[in-house]
Amino acid sequence: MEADITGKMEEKTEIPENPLEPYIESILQQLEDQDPVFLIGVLVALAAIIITCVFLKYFLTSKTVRSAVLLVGLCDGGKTLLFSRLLSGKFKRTQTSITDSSAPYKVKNDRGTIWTLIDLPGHDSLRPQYLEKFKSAARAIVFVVDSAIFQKEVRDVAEFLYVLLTDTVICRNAPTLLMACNKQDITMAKSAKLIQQQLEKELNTLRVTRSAALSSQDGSAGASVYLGKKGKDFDFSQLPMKVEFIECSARGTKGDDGEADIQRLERSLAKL
Ligand SMILES: Nc1nc2c(ncn2[C@@H]2O[C@H](COP(=O)(O)OP(=O)(O)OP(=O)(O)O)[C@@H](O)[C@H]2O)c(=O)[nH]1
Ligand SMILES: [Mg+2]
Repeated sequence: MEADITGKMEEKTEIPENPLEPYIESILQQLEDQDPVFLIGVLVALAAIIITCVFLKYFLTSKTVRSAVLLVGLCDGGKTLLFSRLLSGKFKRTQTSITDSSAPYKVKNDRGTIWTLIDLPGHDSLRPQYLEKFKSAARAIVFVVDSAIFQKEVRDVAEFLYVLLTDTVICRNAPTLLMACNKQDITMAKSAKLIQQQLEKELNTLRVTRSAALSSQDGSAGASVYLGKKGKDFDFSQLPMKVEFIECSARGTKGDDGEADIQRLERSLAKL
């Protein structure tokens, strides 16, 4: 019996070891012999590589895909004239747009980055479908307001803005929002500051009525994003995106042959 048992044990010791074991042991040994500062260095380097990979993945999948600058707003605000001025600097007679137009736009900075400028129709019956088509590609949204008749249009402007600012895709991507208070060449034009204040007031009211209407309909008040911060009066700084109010004039002060006054808008586009 003993002989049998010893015999079996001998057989067991003959089973070959894991071929990687000597290498692993030698690496562990080397690591043990190393200075702890060196080990920390290795760990920091590894962490840096991992963080870089995560950032690269984020930028490659999100930012580079979103390269559109959308011109949106109500009818007659001046989107198409602004589109022409930004692209060629030239004045153009326009008609109500019934479809989108797009063109590459080279921003005025040292890098000369190229975005796709897209002019969307402002008519209420066309607005939703074009917004749906381009919203996910937006890197920036230029919301064109007719400052000369703003008082009359404030409710409609706020309603359209409300749709944009509570949209799940837009809130997730948070494209820069440039509020272009256009037609500043007209004497009656309201200032960017006043337009901002009135829109904040109007959006505040709209937020209450809209969420009440939604919850009484089907209890789906949470279907779109809540505008601003709950329990606080709405202001633009509560939004997830960067917002700027800019005064401009696509026509300019010197008539149809003169230059536009859009330098501030161009500077903001250069910073995207
Ligand atoms: N005085 C003045 N008129 C402007 C200015 N910008 C645009 N306009 C005029 O406003 C009118 C409407 O301009 P469009 O560029 O066609 O407006 P839009 O926003 O594209 O309108 P839709 O295509 O209908 O959505 C045109 O007669 C323009 O010449 C401006 O800064 N000042
Ligand atoms: Mg147009």
